[in-house]
Amino acid sequence: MAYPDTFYITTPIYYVNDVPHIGHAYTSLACDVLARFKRLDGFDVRFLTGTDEHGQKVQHSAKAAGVDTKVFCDSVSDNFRSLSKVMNISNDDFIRTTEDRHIAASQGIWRALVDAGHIYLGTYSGWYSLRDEAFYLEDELTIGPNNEKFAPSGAPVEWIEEPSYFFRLSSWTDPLLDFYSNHPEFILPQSRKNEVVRFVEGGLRDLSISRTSFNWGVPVPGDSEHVMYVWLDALTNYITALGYPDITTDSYRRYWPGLHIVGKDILRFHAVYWPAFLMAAGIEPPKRVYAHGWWTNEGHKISKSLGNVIDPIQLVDMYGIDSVRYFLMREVPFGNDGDFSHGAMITRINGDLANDFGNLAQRVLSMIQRYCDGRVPAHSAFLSADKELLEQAEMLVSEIRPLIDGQQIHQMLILLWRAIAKANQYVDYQAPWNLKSTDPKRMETVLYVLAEAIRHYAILALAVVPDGAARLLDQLAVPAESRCFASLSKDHSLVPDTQLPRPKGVFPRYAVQES
Ligand code: ME8
Repeated sequence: MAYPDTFYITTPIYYVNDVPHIGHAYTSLACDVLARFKRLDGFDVRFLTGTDEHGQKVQHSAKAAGVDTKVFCDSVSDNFRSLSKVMNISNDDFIRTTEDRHIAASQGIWRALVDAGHIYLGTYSGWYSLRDEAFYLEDELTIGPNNEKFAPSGAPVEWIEEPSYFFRLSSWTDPLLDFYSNHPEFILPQSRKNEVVRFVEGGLRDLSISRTSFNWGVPVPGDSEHVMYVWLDALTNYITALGYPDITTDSYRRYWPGLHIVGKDILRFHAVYWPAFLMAAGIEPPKRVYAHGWWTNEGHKISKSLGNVIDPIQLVDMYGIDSVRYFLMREVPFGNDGDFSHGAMITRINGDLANDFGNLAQRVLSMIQRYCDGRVPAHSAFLSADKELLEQAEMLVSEIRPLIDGQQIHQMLILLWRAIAKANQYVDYQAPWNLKSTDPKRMETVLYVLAEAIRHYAILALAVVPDGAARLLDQLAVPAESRCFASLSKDHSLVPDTQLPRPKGVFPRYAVQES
């Protein structure tokens, strides 16, 4: 049975060695916007996030904290769950790699790889970065002033030598290149795809996929001396959550393959290793891997040592959840690097949210309250300016759909705000406050057109600013079942004479504190 209207989206699973920061909030938020959009559009959506709890890095962090590793994981994993709540993330599942279901799935994929002849035992000797949990070749490293070596990410590396199982990644060079060329949008954005293709074209080496020098990981089936390489374990989470190794489950058949949103630093794992593991295990690769860029803080690289890590929870406390969500999605084209600054945040809040959208809604709803007894006004025949505004509002969803299908979230917001700007011009030009005495019937029509346009904007905005948009729809008395894209048509227009509640501003200005 085919499930044409399903949509599966995942965040990376976050390492529990660290407190949640803006990078985590950003990835989760982008996935949330895409998931909400698809739900509003009638899709059967499954949205997964969770925590990556195995590996040497996590074991070290627990040790440094003087806590039992599992107890440490429980507590940090809970921080990520809380972050999801604070950020208004609508995930359907939260996976932890220490769960039994995940151990079963990881061992399941291992066995499938063994059965297909893709794993052999050898010895690994080479460079390893604990921070990246990644192996590097000598020629990828840079040398520091004291002859110390660093990974391309800037992370220190150490030489390791230990028995290891290997995955025959070298035999996947050509199949992967074929796969990329047959699926030109498998990796997006295009510029990042080119980097991956160049890397694979350089030829792939077999990949070490087990470790023996520590034990915090999924035991290798049949060889308890080894634990699985944390990335093989971690990547498998995306199918664990659908029931793997049982591929007959309804969720597996319904949702796999899905869309992975990741940071640019972990694209190689998702766009090279993961499809190779999957193809080798006889499983379909994901539909797409989309890599987003990195945030800096007021122009500086974010790092713990610089002490400039941005705490998303603090941001939400300061600016409110919708403002943070809007800013992160609007400020930077999705896929590019971007800079966080309080100045830019306040400009977006006061400009786009408070002035453009909030003020439009507040003006219109207040006039309806004052001039129409708080009831949706009746309208007479629409003039061409009215039709233009309404048609533009009705067209928006079909213009935005392809943008969202290409993960161009910022473009969606640009289009939506362009429409809002048109509505602001319309209200200024029509000046319903003057029509009140000169032509009250016309005033009613103008206010009706505006309320109806705002209904469209608010339904579309639900994916990005769910709280504020829902409060706007409350103020337009739009019933819960009509808060979806199927209602973006004339058939679901506001009904004249419906009593509306007293309006309240939904996107407040941010008042800068004088110091
Ligand atoms: O990589 N700006 O987990 P993680 C934007 N466990 N994004 C940022 C960022 C920044 N300044 N800093 C980090 C892992 N990120 C693995 C994933 S998936 C099977 C396993 C992003 O907690 C980073 O790009 O280190 C990544 O996508 C995410 O935070 C999680 O990072």
